Amino acid sequence: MNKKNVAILGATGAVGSRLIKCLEQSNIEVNEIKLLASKRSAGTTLKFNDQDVVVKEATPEEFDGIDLVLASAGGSVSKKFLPEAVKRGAVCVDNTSAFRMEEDVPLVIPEVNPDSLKDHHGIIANPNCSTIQMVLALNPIKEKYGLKQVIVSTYQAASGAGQSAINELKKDSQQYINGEKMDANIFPVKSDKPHYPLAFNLLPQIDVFEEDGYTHEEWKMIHETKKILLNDMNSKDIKVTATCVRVPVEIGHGEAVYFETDNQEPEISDLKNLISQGSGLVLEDDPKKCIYPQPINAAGKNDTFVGRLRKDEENPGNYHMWVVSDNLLKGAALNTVQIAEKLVEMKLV
Ligand code: 25A
Ligand code: L14
Repeated sequence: MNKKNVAILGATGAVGSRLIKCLEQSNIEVNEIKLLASKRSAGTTLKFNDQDVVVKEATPEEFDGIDLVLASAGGSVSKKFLPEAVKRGAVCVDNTSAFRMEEDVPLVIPEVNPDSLKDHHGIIANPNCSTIQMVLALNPIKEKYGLKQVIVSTYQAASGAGQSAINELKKDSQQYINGEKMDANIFPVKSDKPHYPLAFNLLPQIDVFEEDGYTHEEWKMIHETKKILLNDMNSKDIKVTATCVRVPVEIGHGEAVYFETDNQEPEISDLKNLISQGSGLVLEDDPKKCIYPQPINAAGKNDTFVGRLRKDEENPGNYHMWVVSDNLLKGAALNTVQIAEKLVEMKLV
């Protein structure tokens, strides 16, 4: 039978709600759908297609008979439940960072490295949202001209930190305008103090700090990029470095990507051609008409938008581009469902 029994873990979250929509729109034939969350959401009713589905509390037994799990309930929840689901015969696509760096866990962008799915052992990891949109735009350039170095600065939306983070940004914005003291309970790291307001502000910290002064978000961008493009998280073949900044935008990450090609110096028109032919990519680059990607336009769309392509005139072979995508769609739910579609297509589930 080709129809799959599918469970969504974290179905009530900002990513979970989009997993439901993306699954509805996918070519995966769903036999049974199970929506799982924590105890506090158990009993609420959500829609899948036109069907009412009651959310259940996640327990190991809920994965009995499930073929495919799509997970986005945070790293600790994935660590607890996904091995249980695999034991019961399911294949899991995980949107958290819990398993991304394990040797036997493929880290996949379907347009870039679908073949690595063949090596899966039950868990496939969805990369970090910032990594996905950058690597999607860089991959066609790497394939044709090679890459020596990537230097990225991110402008990341509040929604990466969940629905509660969106709520706080909106409340803080109103408080700022009213001249009131702003709430600060979520940013930069929900589970860790101190907290700072994001509205009318910039926070150069996403996730916790590492010993070397980089944040974990920056560390993830560096090592996930190497794992996806070079199949080795510590490869020296492409140098990658990152600065990740939280900005007061609701949905859609922006990235200023500076990169050096390896063996040729393409013209900007060559790079524009490559981007406009790339799967999942849309070129929005017309400086004369002030056309360039913006989060407000990318929110709700499946594509990743690229613009501001230009040469570093003083360093031949070096270029700038500006990349924007909906962090909850291609950065999370859409890529997860696209991985699941590939798994079905390749008969790996
Ligand atoms: O916010 P949480 O706690 O991380 O929860 C996220 C999802 O996981 C479920 C949870 O169910 C929700 O579906 N979950 C949490 N603990 C679980 C457990 N032990 C668990 N499932 C099983 N077992 P829930 O019932 O706890 O959440 C109910 C709804 O409440 C929202 N919410 C939470 N705090 C809120 C709030 N809403 C308003 N104000 C608050 N203070 C919560 O939505 C849910 O709808 P959410 O959007 O905050 O959850 C988003 C989480 O998704 C992860 N995430 C976001 N973007 C990405 C991402 N992960 C990877 N990549 C991304 N790009 C984050 O973990 C984010 O916190
Ligand atoms: O590693 O807070 O997938 O914006 C994605 C969202 C980490 C945190 C990941 C955020 C997360 C991030």
